[in-house]
Amino acid sequence: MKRILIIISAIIFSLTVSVAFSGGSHSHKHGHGHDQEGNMSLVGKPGNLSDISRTIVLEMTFNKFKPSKINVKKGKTIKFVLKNVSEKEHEIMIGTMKELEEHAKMMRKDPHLEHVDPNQVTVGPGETKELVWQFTNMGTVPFACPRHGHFKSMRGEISVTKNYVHK
Ligand SMILES: [Cu+2]
Repeated sequence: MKRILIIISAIIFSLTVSVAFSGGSHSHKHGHGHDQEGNMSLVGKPGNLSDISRTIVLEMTFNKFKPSKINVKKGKTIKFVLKNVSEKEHEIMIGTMKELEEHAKMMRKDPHLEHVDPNQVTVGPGETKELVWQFTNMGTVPFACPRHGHFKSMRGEISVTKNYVHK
């Protein structure tokens, strides 16, 4: 009887630990990508062509974005020139880590998913495309290629700061 009690309490303990762990990791994410007002995304919004203040060339190699760390000043509208120098089709998606993970999950189920949202662009082998984005909030804005087999390595971060820090 004593032995059974020990086993049961061990099971309860491990359940408590896993619940506490998932709760903890959840609070690290940026929720659903919107701030308290509920209308402006934490990661920014599609930019207007007339507001572009800087152009950043991003190369898409066979499994990486180059560069993968970018610094921009808050409020600025950036034109990303996406050069796919590889032999594979790639995609760039800007979003919270949660949004990127959800999209990557959807792409695992349906690799031929159509991309219509303004925060994502598909770039074929050898192609060059553009994405214009305005960074409205300070913080770290993740981007990634959500394709299956690409998502884990093909990632980057844009740090949005009060002043531009040259790196
Ligand atoms: Cu890719």
